Amino acid sequence: MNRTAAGWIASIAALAVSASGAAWAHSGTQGKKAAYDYSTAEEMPFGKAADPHKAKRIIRVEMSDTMRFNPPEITVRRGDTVRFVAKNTGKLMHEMVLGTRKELEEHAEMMKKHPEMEHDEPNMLHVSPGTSGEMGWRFTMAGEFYYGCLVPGHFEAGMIGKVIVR
Ligand SMILES: [Cu+2]
Repeated sequence: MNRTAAGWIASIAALAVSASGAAWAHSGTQGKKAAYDYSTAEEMPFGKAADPHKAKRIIRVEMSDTMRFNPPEITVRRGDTVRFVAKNTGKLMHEMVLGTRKELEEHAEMMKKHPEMEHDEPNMLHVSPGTSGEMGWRFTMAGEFYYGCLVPGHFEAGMIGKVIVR
């Protein structure tokens, strides 16, 4: 491989990483999270991945083809580890991706340009119609964060919810 090709591939990889906000591996799992070593979870501006089975609080979120999350707003305490159980009651694929508003907006934009791009990280769930997915998250910072569906068009249609961390 010549230098130019290597540089090109490196820049594509860097683009993919910056688009998703972290360097976790991308794979095609649906609903169920791949085995993940939570001790290595990276601290993000909105908290960090945590073992859902160690969470004291379970929050159920419903996703439907009306392009809404139910509930649309969640309040947690700083330091809480939450187990999110996201159920897709629609006929379309939906996602629950945690992040800052800016990150979600950027990621949604990226998904619109590259709808074939597969992404899977500990802060996101891809949930097929009629199934549920779960993930654990520890909210280490106070503030307002969001969960959005980044299936192309869904975020723009209003598929976004808010997490208030007190
Ligand atoms: Cu959706």
